Amino acid sequence: MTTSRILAKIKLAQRVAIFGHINPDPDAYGAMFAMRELCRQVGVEAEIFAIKNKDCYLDFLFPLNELKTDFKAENFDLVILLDLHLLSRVDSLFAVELSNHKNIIVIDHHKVMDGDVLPTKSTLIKDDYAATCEVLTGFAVENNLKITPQIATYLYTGLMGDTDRFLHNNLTTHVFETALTLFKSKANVQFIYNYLYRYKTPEQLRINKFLLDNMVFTAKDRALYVIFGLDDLKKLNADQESVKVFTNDLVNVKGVEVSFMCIEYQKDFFKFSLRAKNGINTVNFAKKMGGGGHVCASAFEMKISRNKLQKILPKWAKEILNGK
Ligand SMILES: [Mn+2]
Repeated sequence: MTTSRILAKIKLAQRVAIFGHINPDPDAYGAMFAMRELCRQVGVEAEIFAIKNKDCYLDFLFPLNELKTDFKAENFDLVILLDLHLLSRVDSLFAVELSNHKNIIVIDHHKVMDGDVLPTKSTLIKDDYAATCEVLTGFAVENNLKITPQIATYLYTGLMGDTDRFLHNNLTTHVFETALTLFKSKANVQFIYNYLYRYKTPEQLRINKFLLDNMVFTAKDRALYVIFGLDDLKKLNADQESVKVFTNDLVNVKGVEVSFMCIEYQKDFFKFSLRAKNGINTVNFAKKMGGGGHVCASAFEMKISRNKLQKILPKWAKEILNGK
């Protein structure tokens, strides 16, 4: 669908319900809040339905206290799904009510795969774009909608989230053009960078210190692992989810080709996040252990004591490095 057809459909509605994917990231939140403001700009009522995770930096970037959770399909004549194109990606709390809805728009940048069953024919999917916020910027520009500084700030946050401030390999001329458009529309760029990249919480610093102090190199320094046991987490006053965000840091150590983030969830029950570079395959190993994922990023879980784990990790590392 063209962006003008999408807007025409929105203008026909009285009340719009906006959704993003489960565990919303900056792109999902940016798109949802920008879309809410754009709907209101054309005189259409709009609400965002989402379940937020625990308090974090996102609370400073978006007014998450305005999120709604009590969705009733009958109260809304249009649903807009952002940053996803499958109903299974929406929080299960909304699934039943959503499946009853007949009037849905999908705006997304994820590639539609064979076998994907889209919930509507009204879609605006640009899989060559880095972020849904990039799609929405185009939607606003092409329809001459006003990108206020607030909307620009929401959209720029999403663009930074999904490109990791121009770090990922999804960059195009259009990404930079979008950034320029949003910058000219007075996105509060320094404010965004403060919360996305500059500020560290004491908890994050404690976790990072522990990580640096407890890295174990093995397989002639080609592999690296860190174990966060329940007792460690308790001392750090941190939970497993806060530790997981450091997973990518391990494999980025120069010379390291495979890394293991080992986090204890229950006594002697660990979850493992594997990362690799230089084409090393982790997913074959993860599958063998009952997990899955991608070649360079995979995961599995198992019951094992910390002592046994420390003995077996060098063997796992060798196995993966030897391509088994
Ligand atoms: Mn996205």
